[in-house]
Amino acid sequence: MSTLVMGVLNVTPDSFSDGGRWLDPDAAVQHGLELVREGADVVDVGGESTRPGAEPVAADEELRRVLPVITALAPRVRVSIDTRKRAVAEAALDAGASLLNDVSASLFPVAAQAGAGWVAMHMQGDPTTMQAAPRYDDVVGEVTAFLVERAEAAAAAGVTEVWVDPGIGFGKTAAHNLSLLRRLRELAAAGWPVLVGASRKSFIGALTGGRPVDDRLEGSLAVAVWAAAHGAAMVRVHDVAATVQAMRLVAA
Ligand code: HH2
Repeated sequence: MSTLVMGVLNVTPDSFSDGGRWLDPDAAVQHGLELVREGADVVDVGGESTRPGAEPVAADEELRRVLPVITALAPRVRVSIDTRKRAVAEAALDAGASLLNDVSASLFPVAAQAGAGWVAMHMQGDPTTMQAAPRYDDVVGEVTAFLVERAEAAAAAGVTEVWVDPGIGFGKTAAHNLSLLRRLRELAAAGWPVLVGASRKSFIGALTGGRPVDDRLEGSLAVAVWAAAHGAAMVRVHDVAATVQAMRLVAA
C-alpha cells in the first residue's frame, strides 16, 4: 500500500515554514482544499507552533484559529488536530477531526473517549528549550522504547488506531535525526504504524549548504522517499502534490 500523505496546515503567525500564510480562516480553508486536490490523505490542522523557541499560545486563541478550519474541511477530507492541549483536542474532535496528532504523547484518553485515532510523537524537553542540548545514549533505542510504552498504554485505554512518530527535530541534533531515519525499520518493526515528519526541517538545510526553509523541496522529498522505503506508513509534509507523486512511485 502507498504511504499516506498528511498535509500540513498551520493556522499560526509563527510556524517555521508557513507561519502567517494561513492565519486568516478563509485562506486556511482554501489552502486545505488545495491540499485535498493535491491528494492529501489527511490534513493536519495546527494552531500553535512547536518550532524551537516558539511561544506557547492560550487554548482559547488556539481554538479560535483551528475550529472554523476544521469545521469547513472535515466533510471533505480526514482532518487531524495538531495540539498539546486537552481542551483543544476535545473541541477539535467534536468539530469533526478524527485523528489526534499529539506532540506531547499524553492525550490518548481524549482519543479513547472520542473514538479517534491518536499519534504519539517523541520529544525530548519542550519546544522552548528542546534544541539547547539534546542528549541520548542510544537515540533509536530510547525513542522506540518510549513510543512503544505510549502506544501500549493507549491501546490498553481503548484507542484502536495508534500511530508512532520519532519526532524529527524535537530535541534532536541533525545526527540524531539521521540515526532515527537510518534505523527507521527498527521502529517500524515494533509493530505500530509509523508517521515521519521531516518536511523542510532545519537538518535538511544544514545538510544542503544552508538552503533556506522555502528551498528544501528536493531534500524533503528525499527524506519522504527514504522513510517510505524504510517502513513509514504516513509522511507529514508541506509539499503535498510532489510527495504524493513520489509515494506512488515508491509503492510501485
Ligand atoms: N512536526 C511539526 C509539527 N507537528 N507532528 C508530528 N506528528 N510530527 C512532526 O514531525 C511534527 C508535528 C513541526 O513542523 P511545522 O508544523 O511545519 O511547524 P510549526 O511547529 O512551527 O508549526
